[in-house]
Amino acid sequence: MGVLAKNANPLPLESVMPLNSRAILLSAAAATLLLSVAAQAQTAAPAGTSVYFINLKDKETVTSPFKVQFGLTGMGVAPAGVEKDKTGHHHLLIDTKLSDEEAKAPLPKDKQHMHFGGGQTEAMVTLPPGQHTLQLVLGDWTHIPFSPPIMSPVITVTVK
Ligand SMILES: [Cu+2]
Repeated sequence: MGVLAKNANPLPLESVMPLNSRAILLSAAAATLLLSVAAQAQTAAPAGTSVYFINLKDKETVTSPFKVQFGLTGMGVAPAGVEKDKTGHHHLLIDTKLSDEEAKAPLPKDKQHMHFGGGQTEAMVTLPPGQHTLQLVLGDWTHIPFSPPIMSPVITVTVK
């Protein structure tokens, strides 16, 4: 009976583990939590969605500035900053591609990554003469691509 009582009452944590070790364990737990929060920052792509160029075909020749119309099926368009289920806003990638790492983070804002955070579904684009690649990428309300990314095929246009 005396042995059973001893097993039922294990030593309190404080007496078996120094305080420092417990602090380290707590920090590790907090770091793991932060990592999992970061991994969850990407919004899952609803099934059956796609983005596409409505008015441009691959290998098309255009005169700058030219209009680009953004098509989206399976989701709606909402301005950046508005958190609404099954919505996003368009981004136009010019002469660049997203690496796997870039596809998990907020899209950069520069000449090669145009944001349409107002919820625009078309734009006039000015490019110098020559060949250029274009690709649409849908971003969530915080400019992060969905998982998996919702991207159009890459098209090449020739500006006269
Ligand atoms: Cu954006």
